[in-house]
This record gives sequence, structure tokens and C-alpha cells, in this order.
Amino acid sequence: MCRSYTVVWSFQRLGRIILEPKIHSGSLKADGLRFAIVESRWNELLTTKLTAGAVDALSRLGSRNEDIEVFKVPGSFELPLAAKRIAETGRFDAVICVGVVIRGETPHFEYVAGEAASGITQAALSTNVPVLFGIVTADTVEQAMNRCGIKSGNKGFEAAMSAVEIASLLGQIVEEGGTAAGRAG
Ligand code: INI
Repeated sequence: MCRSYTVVWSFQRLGRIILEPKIHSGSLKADGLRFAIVESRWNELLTTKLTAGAVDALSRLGSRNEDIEVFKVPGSFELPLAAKRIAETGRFDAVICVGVVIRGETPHFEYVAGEAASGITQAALSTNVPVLFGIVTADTVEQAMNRCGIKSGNKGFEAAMSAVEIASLLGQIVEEGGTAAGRAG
């Protein structure tokens, strides 16, 4: 909406044709979509809160119990492979990964958090299924607790909201018409 106003305003100032390009955006409706949540057992007291936050978001957006499945892995390092295998089944519209990595408690923080992040990206790109990053990376236990819904904000909830939006958007992207170059050729 905002972008469209900006386009109209700037073209009016230039005295040129007003363009209003079609804007595609995902809806926040989860009904009819299926979700997997992959949960790391490391820092389990917190990761279960992330899963609960994700389920809460999906439920508020219209998911049914039978449309959500939870898979548990040992640590955040194992999230990408499990997510990839789950995405490859073709049974889910999005896979939500949740984990907690705390810098002060993890000498190899950079490896665990970094590999989890890049592995999640690869899992999404190689399967064409959205794989969401619901991993809390924090400097201290207190910071981590705050981001898991103990105070305010829950990274699992946020990741689930994004999962619904991106799954809905991808559902709208259909191969139609092709490019001008393709049509000419
Ligand atoms: N995994 C986490 O998810 N969080 C951590 O903080 C963590 N620490 O502290 O080491 C962690 N390690 C385990 C790792 O994810 C793997 O499970 C393990 O290295 C086996 O591959």
C-alpha cells in the first residue's frame, strides 16, 4: 500500500504516467496449510517455549492440530539436515526450525549458530520449501530467556508468523505467461 502511494506520488511530481504495479504479498491465514516444527533438545527448557510459541501463532492463524507435526533433534547443528529431509517429503508447506545457542555457554558458538543458519538457507533453497530460522542466538542465558517468551517476544512465534506469510506468498507465485524474451523465442 505504502509503496504504491510512493510510486504514484513520485510519478505525479514528474508529470508522467501513474504506475500502480500489482503487489503480491502473503496472507496470514494458516488454514489448509501444513507445518513441521523441528526442535533442538539442547537448552530444552527454552526450546520447548519456542515450539509452544510457534504452535500458538499457527493456532491463532487458523491451523488445526492435525496440520502441525513436531520433530526433535539433538542440537541446533542437526536442524538443517532434519529440516531438509522433512521438506523433501513434500508433506509440508513450511518447516520451522527452533533452537537456542548461547555465546557465553558455547565455546564453538560461531560454528553451531553459523552452520545452523547457512544450513537452513540451503535446506530451503535446495527443496523450494520455506525453512524458517527460529533460532535464538544470545550472549547470555537471560537474553535467551527474554527471546523465548519469558519476558516478551518469542522467536518461535515470529518464525511461525513468517512461515504462514511466505507459504501463502509462494502459493501465489505461478508460472504464467513467461518473460517477453521467452514469448518472442
Ligand atoms: N546446540 C545448541 O542447539 N545450542 C547450544 O548452545 C549448543 N552448545 O552449547 O554447544 C549446542 N551444541 C550441540 C550441537 O548443536 C550438536 O548437537 C553437537 O555438536 C553434535 O553435532
